[in-house]
Amino acid sequence: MRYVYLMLFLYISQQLFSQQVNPNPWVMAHDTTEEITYHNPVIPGFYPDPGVCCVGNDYYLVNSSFEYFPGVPVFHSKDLVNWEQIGHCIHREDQIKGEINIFAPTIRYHDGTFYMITTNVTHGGNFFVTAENPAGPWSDPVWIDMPEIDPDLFFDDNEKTYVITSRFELAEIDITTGRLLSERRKIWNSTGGRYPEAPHIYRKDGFYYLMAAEGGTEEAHMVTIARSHNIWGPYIDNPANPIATHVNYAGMGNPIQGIGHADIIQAHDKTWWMVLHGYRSVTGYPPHHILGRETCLAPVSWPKGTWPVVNGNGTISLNMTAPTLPQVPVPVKQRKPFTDFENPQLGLEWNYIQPPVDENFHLNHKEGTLTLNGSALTIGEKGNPTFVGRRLTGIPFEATIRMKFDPQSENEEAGLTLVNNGSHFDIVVYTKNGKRFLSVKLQFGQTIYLSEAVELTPGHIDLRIEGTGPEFIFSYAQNNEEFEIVEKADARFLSTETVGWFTGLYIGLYATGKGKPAKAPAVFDWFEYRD
Ligand code: 6LW
Repeated sequence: MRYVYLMLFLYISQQLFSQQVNPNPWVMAHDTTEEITYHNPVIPGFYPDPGVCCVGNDYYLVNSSFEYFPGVPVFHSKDLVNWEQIGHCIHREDQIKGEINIFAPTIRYHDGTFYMITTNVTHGGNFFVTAENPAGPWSDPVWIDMPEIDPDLFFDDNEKTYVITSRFELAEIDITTGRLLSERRKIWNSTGGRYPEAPHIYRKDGFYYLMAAEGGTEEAHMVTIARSHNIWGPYIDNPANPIATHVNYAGMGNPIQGIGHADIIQAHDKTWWMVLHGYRSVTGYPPHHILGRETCLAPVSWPKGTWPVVNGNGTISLNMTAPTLPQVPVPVKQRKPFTDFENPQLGLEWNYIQPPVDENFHLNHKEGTLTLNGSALTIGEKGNPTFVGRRLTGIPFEATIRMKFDPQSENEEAGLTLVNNGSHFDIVVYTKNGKRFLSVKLQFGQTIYLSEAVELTPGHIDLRIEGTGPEFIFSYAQNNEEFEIVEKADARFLSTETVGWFTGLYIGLYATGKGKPAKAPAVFDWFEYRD
């Protein structure tokens, strides 16, 4: 009997001790001793919702652009790591109806033509434009009767073309007219995450793969995928969903958060890659980001008949160790920090808020000046204020301008500004009781904070905004003297978490007459940006 008890005891203890903890893919860590091959984000700054396509050995990528004009920047790369902006898909005011607010784009190449499909959420809905050359010009829009956002264009092998949007309703369309050739039918329910969106369809190994984003574009963002033998479904979910996310333990504390909104591409060497966006926080807990959602790159393993696996465990890092295509760096001209306004046109990095009122902007490249005439509007009001700026693309950063501005009445002001979704922090020049002053103005909704006024001497003035990460520093100089700090501000108050919506920060030049057109022009000699 004792022998039986002993055997039972041995059996039970063996069962207990041999039980393994469930392997949890979300706690797997990457080996950080491997050689770094590239850095994420591959396109730093507010370049969200990437869509990508490939023509031979050339890669083209587009991003959403919201209220900024020209809209939908187009990038080119030879290696998926180094990207150079070559144009915009929305570069003529007559391509858009009414107010512009462009959400996620998809770019595809078919039979010698590039297609970019997207949504103007404030007017007109879903449309596509086409081009022979992705640098432009792009065509007039072809409007499509599909509800919701994030349209994807899928060219099937059988010459049929389909559109699917964030409601996961699919329709066959006539690619020349945009007319629907079938009913709109819901083909998938997503896996149950909040804000299902960003669908893309791919055909591989006899399956239609339907990839999407879920969880919302904040910390819970993720990429999920399902597949079917028939484009109309039924779609079976990948049991290993989500295939990319930082919402779980393995993504906790990662300097890149909110990864999602992906597109997949097979490179010319047959390797598979995912472009997706994520954001870098400038604070500890909870995250606040100011650079917007930035384009990142991850290797994908996708053997025949299986599901795609993203960078091993569905996470990405700042320092990536995956073997890349042979790298072809971008020419230095794209990263020139100094704008002297001596070119007949502003570079591709410059944008307006909404299509500009042309008469308020004068580029005199012979003199090397950019003159702004303040309109009645200020930033944050509906419409197109006198503003022109560029994205912040890194931290720390420093931006400096030289400006001549002699305001004629107390409503006029001009200067350098940081803008995000209508909220802005400015260093501005204005006049009061016949004297000229400078102040830092922090505007958040209806609340405006004005720093102490610094009286200025006659002549031009240099204005500077620096960003350390958690803080912005505003300073000025006159007569080539040292820069003096006027004010500091907490960067969280311009973060996307605070101001809302989906954009990242711009730094720009602006002028306003606050309620009526300004009479005095603001003349900018140069603009310097470094990060
Ligand atoms: C976009 C949606 C998303 O249309 O955010 O992160 C929305 N993903 O797919 C705005 O960019």
